[in-house]
Amino acid sequence: MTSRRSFIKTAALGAGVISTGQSLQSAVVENQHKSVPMNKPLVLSTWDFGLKANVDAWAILSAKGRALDAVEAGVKVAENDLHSLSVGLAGLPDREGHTTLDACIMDEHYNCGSVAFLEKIKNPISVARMVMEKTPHIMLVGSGAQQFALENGFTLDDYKNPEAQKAYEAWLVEKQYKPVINIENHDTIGMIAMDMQGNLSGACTTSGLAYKVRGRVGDSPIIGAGLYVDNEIGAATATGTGEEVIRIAGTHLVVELMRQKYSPYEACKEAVMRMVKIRKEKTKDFQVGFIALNKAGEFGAYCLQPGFNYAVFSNNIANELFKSDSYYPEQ
Ligand code: SD4
Repeated sequence: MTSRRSFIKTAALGAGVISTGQSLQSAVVENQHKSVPMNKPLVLSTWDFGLKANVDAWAILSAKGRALDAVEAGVKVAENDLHSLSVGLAGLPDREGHTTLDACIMDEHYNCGSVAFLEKIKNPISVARMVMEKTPHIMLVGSGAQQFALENGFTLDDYKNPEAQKAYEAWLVEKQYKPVINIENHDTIGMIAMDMQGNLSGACTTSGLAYKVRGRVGDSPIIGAGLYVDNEIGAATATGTGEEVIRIAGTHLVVELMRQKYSPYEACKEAVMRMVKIRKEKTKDFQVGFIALNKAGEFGAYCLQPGFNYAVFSNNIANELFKSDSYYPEQ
């Protein structure tokens, strides 16, 4: 294992600060991770739309709320965005023109819930939570997940995003399945948080890869792939090509590496290196990024391709976007 010290970079606290809930536009913070423990509470989420999502999560965390409530509320911001092409009902559809949703949630007691291949329900993350809290099961899929949602107070929503429709019609011309790195492949929201009590939770929600085969499920609703939380150790979530994350049980691997005393940054990096070892030059053609948080409040991220970033909100970081280190260099 590379020495922990060699990864520690100076924390540029204050650089690129984004004011809470006001303007969410700002320079990305160049230092990729902090090995300095942050004060509780703390929330991290994938990509720049994490900045908006963090604001709603922070409202709960700063009022001494539970991390579980914070991550659910946070990722719902992305699910409710009627223009998001990658999360919720506005997301890009599968090859047959249907938007299908995957989501999961996990709390500090190893409770978890998940839905996959869910259609016409606005907030899959809340259905996942309901699966966790109201059933003896962990995962419901397809029409069964939808039936469960309808029986539990959710309503059918036929919303179709005109932008997604337009993109789909353009795609139909050639019908080529070639996801563009950091464009069609990205923007799952994964969020992990520590509350004032020091408890961890996480949530992950997506419309999955654009123009996927009907019925395809990615990593995002799979506990241990798109999300894992071990309240003794830490939490991690993933974004990118789900098949590659599932192959290495990505977030479970990251958490187990943290158990072996890897810092969150080192653990994310080691998981990416595992992918590189297994998939070799194929890794040039896809993106995967991990973010992780440990019990001490240290956090970090690592990805394959340049371009991945993540948003952090804590008492000492007022909602900043961090740029992740990548295996492949920037061109
Ligand atoms: C999936 N992991 O369905 C998701 C896609 C994604 O950022 O993360 N996009 O494979």
